[in-house]
Amino acid sequence: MRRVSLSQFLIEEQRAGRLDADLRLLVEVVARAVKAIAVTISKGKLWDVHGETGVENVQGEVQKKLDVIANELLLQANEWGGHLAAMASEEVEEICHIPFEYPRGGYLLLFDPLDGSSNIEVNISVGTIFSVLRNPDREAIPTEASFLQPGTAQVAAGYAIYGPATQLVLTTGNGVHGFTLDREFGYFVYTHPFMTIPPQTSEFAINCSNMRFWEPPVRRYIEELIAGKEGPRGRDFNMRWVASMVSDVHRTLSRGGIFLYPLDAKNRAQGGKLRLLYEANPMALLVEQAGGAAIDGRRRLLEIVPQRLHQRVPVILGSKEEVERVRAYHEEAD
Ligand code: AFP
Ligand code: FBP
Repeated sequence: MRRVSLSQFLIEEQRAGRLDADLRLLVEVVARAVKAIAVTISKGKLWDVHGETGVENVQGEVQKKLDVIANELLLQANEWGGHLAAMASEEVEEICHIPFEYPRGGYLLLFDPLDGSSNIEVNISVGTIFSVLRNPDREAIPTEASFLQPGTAQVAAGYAIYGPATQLVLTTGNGVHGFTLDREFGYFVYTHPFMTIPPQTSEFAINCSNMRFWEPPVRRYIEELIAGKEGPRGRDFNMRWVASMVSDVHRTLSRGGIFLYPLDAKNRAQGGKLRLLYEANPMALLVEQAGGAAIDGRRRLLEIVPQRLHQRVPVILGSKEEVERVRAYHEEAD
């Protein structure tokens, strides 16, 4: 069968007028960095890339060596191409400017270089998440405020999952498309056109060890699922939790489901656990583009106007009917 590469896919999207040359280059460059990250992760102990650096990041978490390597690979790959005005990384406190020797473009790139990095040493899938915005003032050097745009303003979003296969899942606003890395040939092959999330599901993902900290609407929803056939839902539900958002969302995009990292008594002071700009917004755009829904419990995630670069937010996303039910339970409880 004839193969379509990521490059061909992007060129055809450009010809159809759905993305411009700079956005095409941007996605190609991110994909190139992702290939380098995939190789590095796969070497593990062989390349001495496991373990911690001993340094805390802006999130107050001790950085893993691979967090730092993945961050550097993305920054270095993207700084010289002339397509970006600036970058922001979950691992870096301030925004990252384009070095003066290189031209500045019109796009802003945001990323979580290595999501789920607590899974690395146990050889469980991790990922990279990215989001693309336009620099609101094309002529000006971006500031933190330039990045504080609601998720609806994203022009592209995606993630890479480093699992049994490395896959890149992407939206530029015309559906969700998945690509699988052919390692030997060294390029991404278009394998999953128009990924869609069925409106109903019997699978949920949440860290149940936090049950005692949840708010009543979330507790009610999960208790009803766990009650199965004998409960008000009248059927059984299955649970899956990888503790790597990319993996849990990838499963949800692949076969349906609902993923919850809700507000709870532990994360209330921070406003939630996951980061709005690097995790919630790109995943919300992908999920909506795939026919699903994404909320913080009460509001559509993509409509939240960010106040800070590293803002956290509760996340509930996946099959539309289930997400809507969770939203209704919150409304009833308010
Ligand atoms: P790390 O990247 O620090 O491992 O965190 C991953 C994550 O932010 C997200 O990918 C998971 O869904 C979530 O944490 C898992 O959180 P719990 O450890 O509380 O289950
Ligand atoms: P499969 O071979 O069908 O994937 O089953 C996997 C498995 O036997 C174990 O690897 C895993 O721990 C368990 O099933 C999961 O069971 P459950 O679906 O009940 O959570």
